Amino acid sequence: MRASTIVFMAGLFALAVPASAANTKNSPLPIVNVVATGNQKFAPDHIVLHVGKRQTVRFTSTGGVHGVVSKDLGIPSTMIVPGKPVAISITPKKAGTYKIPCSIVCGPGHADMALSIEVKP
Ligand SMILES: [Cu+2]
Repeated sequence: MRASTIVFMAGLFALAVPASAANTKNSPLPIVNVVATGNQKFAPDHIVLHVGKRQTVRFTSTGGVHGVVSKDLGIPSTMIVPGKPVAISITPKKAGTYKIPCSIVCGPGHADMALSIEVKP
């Protein structure tokens, strides 16, 4: 393998696991990616987690500033800003479906912008 290939691959790895995701090192589960879009949607708008399993969810904005917060799921108040992906570690305690509305007024579709997190037993 050429050195340039190795450097390229290291670059890809750095993109996939940003320094801000320092607390994801021991997570056995693959990172779940959620994109907050410029037209006020989360994509996907529904994700599935499991009780007692630590999961890293990585939020990226492709337009506008958005936010998430959930006391029930232990998600701290978090801003989602273009160019600054943010990784949040979540260990759900209770099964159920949690609706996480966008916490920052972001545009005409803000009131309907929500991420549904389904926690399975
Ligand atoms: Cu919003």
